[in-house]
Amino acid sequence: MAPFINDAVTSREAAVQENLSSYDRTWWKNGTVYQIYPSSFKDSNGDGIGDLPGIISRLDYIKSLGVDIIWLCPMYESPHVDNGYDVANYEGIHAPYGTLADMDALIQGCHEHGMRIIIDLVINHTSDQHQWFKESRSSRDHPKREWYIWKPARYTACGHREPPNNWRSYFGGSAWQWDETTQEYYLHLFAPEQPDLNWESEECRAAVYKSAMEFWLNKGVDGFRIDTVNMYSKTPGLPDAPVIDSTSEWQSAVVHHCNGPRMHEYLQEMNNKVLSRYDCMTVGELPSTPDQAKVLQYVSAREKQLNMVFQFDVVDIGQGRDQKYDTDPLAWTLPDFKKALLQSQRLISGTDGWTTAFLENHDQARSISRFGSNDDKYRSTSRKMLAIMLSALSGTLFIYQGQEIGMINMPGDWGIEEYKDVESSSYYRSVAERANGDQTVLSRALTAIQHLARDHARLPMQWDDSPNAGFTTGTPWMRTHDACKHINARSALADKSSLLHFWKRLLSLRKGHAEFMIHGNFEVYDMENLKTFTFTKVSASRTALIALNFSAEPQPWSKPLAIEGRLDMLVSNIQSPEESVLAPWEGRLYLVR
Ligand code: TEU
Ligand code: CA
Repeated sequence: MAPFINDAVTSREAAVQENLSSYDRTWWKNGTVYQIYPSSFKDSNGDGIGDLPGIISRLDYIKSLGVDIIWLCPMYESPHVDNGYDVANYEGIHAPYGTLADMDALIQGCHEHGMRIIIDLVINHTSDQHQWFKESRSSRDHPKREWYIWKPARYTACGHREPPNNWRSYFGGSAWQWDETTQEYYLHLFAPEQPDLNWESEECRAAVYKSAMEFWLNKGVDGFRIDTVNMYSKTPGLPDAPVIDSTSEWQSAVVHHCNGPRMHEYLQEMNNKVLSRYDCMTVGELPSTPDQAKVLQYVSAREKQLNMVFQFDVVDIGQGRDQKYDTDPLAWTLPDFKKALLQSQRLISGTDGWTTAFLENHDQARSISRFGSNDDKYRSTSRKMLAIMLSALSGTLFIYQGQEIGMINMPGDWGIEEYKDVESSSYYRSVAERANGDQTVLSRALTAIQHLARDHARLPMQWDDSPNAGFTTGTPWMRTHDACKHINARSALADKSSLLHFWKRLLSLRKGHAEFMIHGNFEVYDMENLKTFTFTKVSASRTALIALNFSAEPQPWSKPLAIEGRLDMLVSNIQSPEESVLAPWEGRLYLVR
């Protein structure tokens, strides 16, 4: 069923909007961001790994989507234990991706296409191959010793050596690694190959500002996505974490390493010493912060820290509270989803803060597989419904590579060997070590991985229906999805009714109606409805009403009583919708007259 966008209304509305100069036209508020995971985007030299020249070759395609900013995941020199989130040299490029000259060409190419580019700032930790860490671990007296977090062992009564506390790393096991040379442990919240930097050291912070930030701002990048932006300040003394799971030796220490006592001081210093000197954008990754007042402390303009953050309320849906994969990934409800969205959407109502709208990134499974329909009959309709919802949300909109063509999770019959990511592979290994061959335990772990693994976002971008989806002429580092036969950019560009063209129209609509699409206040109606999602976006002069059916059955629907006025259909994902019934996976956007 062809999508429906009422051109007559939209162009008339756009003209009206132009005269409404009431909304804030800051570029990083009104721009849409397109996130690129370099390993999986486009391989230009046939080695099976995406690279910078490959991205440059696709700038016309990216621009044609109607996006304004590119977010490039880490491209730095790295051993790639965590696919680049383990930086060995902030001022160097990962050799398989290309050279510094290629990076200069990409920055220039973006600007020539009228787009901006932000890069990933990974400064909670470095790689253990970074020169700073090599020096720090060389001796207890080295001047850089204090640039990382070193602690002596604890010993039990019978003399058994133990780590300094019970903190668990995000990738499983203890968050401490023993170093034979200097007979101490060092902290790593993530992999052992990702030692945490010690932000208490003013010298270390100054080196980060210079090498990881100024070096790139002076090369012309337009800002940063800041990795784990609330983890740099830990509880003094690094005390044991409260025991949440008595069956586990190691405990989640979120309470001691997220939103710590000096966190805002560090970010204000970073803003004062670096960011405030450039016209740049910052978006921080803010896990484990459900308290709105705390979130606002990071993004309120008067706090002079960050422009905006990614909150995890929506993307954590279906995940285990303490351990991501210890969960039934389908045990979530539509009210859970609505309440999670409310967390980030209401952040801007009556505040001087800003927010983000996203469903996918390189750490998340594909949104259609998680929140849409996996039934071929409804997949197309459901992904357009999700696109209508996302395009109507306030804040800066982020789209992840392949989301615009409706890429989906790996097939359920692919084995664990296809999951390359350190997070999923280390989790499965830890389960297998404890399972003693119990197939029930193993298949439960694999089911959770098949629903939630970060790997799903890292399959090669599907450019066409040729072998390896036009991503590489060689052997891709990750297996290409068989669905590339019918889900690929080339066929989407050729089909005017495709999701790709629908996204282009929605992005244009969002720009033309920014006052309520990007800046409007978000309000949910019928919150507890398990099948439909109805919300409004209200600005000074306009109200939009969005009605979505998250089910495969027709659902009765009526305009909320509190909303007065005539409904003017602006967008629908099906032809000739029936006013009082939402068809399966139908999405509608009305203007309220
Ligand atoms: O992610 C930080 C983080 O919190 C994630 O580990 C998240 O909890 C997990 O991915 C949910 O599945 C950032 C990067 O986005 C991630 O790719 C890195 O692995 C991590 O930091 C370490 O740099
Ligand atoms: Ca390559």
